[in-house]
Amino acid sequence: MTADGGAGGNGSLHAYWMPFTANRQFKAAPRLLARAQGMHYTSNDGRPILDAAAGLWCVNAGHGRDQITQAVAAQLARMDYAPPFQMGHEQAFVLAERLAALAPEGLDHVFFTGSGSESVDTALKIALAYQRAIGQGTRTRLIGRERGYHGVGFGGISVGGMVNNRRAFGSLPHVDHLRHTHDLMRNAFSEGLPCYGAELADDLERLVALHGAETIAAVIVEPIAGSTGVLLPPEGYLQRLREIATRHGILLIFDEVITGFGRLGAPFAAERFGVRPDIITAAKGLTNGAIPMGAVICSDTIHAAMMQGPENAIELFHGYTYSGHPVACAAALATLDIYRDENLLTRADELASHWSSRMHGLRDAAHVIDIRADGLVCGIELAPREGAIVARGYDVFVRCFEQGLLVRVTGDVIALSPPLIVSEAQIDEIADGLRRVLAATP
Ligand code: PXG
Ligand code: PLP
Repeated sequence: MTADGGAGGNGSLHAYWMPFTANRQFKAAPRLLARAQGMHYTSNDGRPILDAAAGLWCVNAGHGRDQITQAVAAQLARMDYAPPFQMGHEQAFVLAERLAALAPEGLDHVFFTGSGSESVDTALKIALAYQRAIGQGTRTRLIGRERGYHGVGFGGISVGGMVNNRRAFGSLPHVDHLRHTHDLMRNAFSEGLPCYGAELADDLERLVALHGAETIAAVIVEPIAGSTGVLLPPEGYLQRLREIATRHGILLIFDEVITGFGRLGAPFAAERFGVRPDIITAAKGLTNGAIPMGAVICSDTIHAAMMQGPENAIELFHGYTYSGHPVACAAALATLDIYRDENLLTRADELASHWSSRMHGLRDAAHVIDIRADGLVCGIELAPREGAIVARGYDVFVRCFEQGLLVRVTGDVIALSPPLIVSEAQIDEIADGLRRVLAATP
């Protein structure tokens, strides 16, 4: 601790090792948030900041929702914690039923986790266990996709396709990757889903031919790749991937940590795109970001195959101290009530045409080389600065923050995903603010 007890002064920034942050750069010029309400944060120096990122893709109902605050406070007072192994509490069962009802037909079994990363590692383990349970124990290979983001657990970084997340740590054995679907040459500035690239799903056929279907347990993709910079699936791509996976006995996992809970105008992207995966991973919007929680929603087929053997046998040797945490369940149930009562899970669909036209209206703004919009999400790709990849993106992020606009930047792509309560006027504010910042950024 510093001489001032860590209470203030520069020394007080030292102890916190910040995640996914250039720590020394940040601490030299920190950006600190103090409060949040509705569509806005307030910075430590008292400036309002319009939240065009839903925090980090999670605050779908907007900030400071009383209903969630009350539910969390009441649950903390009633029962702060309950062990989740060989016992339960009512809210976890109720929440699982609610999620099963929201998920596509036939995905009716919910395993709770504490985050998206835990959801992904859980889903991969369930896929392996399922294959073994049905006598397909040689299926140990997991397939991801280039540029995919599946969190930071060892499973997630292995199937993930963003090399910086893996470079220093290595990977599980027995993984491979489909090619990504990003194709500026053919698809730049497409409105709606890109027309070209459905054939990239045939990469799964190629990996089957290379490794043998009998070695492949599952393929995991984000329906829309978020973290890498908002890549939309080419028209027909997800359908084709589903068809190939089914034909070869490979499970299809949709990582819906970002796309779940209304981001694309439906409860899940599976519904938006009309493709039913075998497993959905979720987190973020599940509790409106208020309390950490994730969920893995599994098909009846997978669940039934696992519920075998003697009745006193534990079917899945997996679980977290905080699986189905009562306070997280209370936050999630209050969040789902808000989504239902305010029709937020379909609001992105109602706003999509305004959103898309304002976003695509930025095509002539400075540096812009592509715009990709769907539901209430958008990626705006910038030409990298000569010899300094990612520098322009970071610069735009800092300038936006200084101008009172929170955006997410990944490399040279600006990613926008406002809370689903955003107004049309606020969408205009986001577009106009970005245009100004882009013009001022070298
Ligand atoms: N899968 C997907 C598809 C995600 O987007 C995770 C898993 C991991 O969730 P947790 O809760 O463990 O973080 C995510 C998380 C970004 C960014 O830069 C995106 C995420 C996390 C951190 C940064 O856009 N998404
Ligand atoms: N939206 C959310 C978030 C829900 O939780 C539910 C049901 O639990 C629904 C919609 C469906 O609502 P209703 O049963 O009133 O049709």
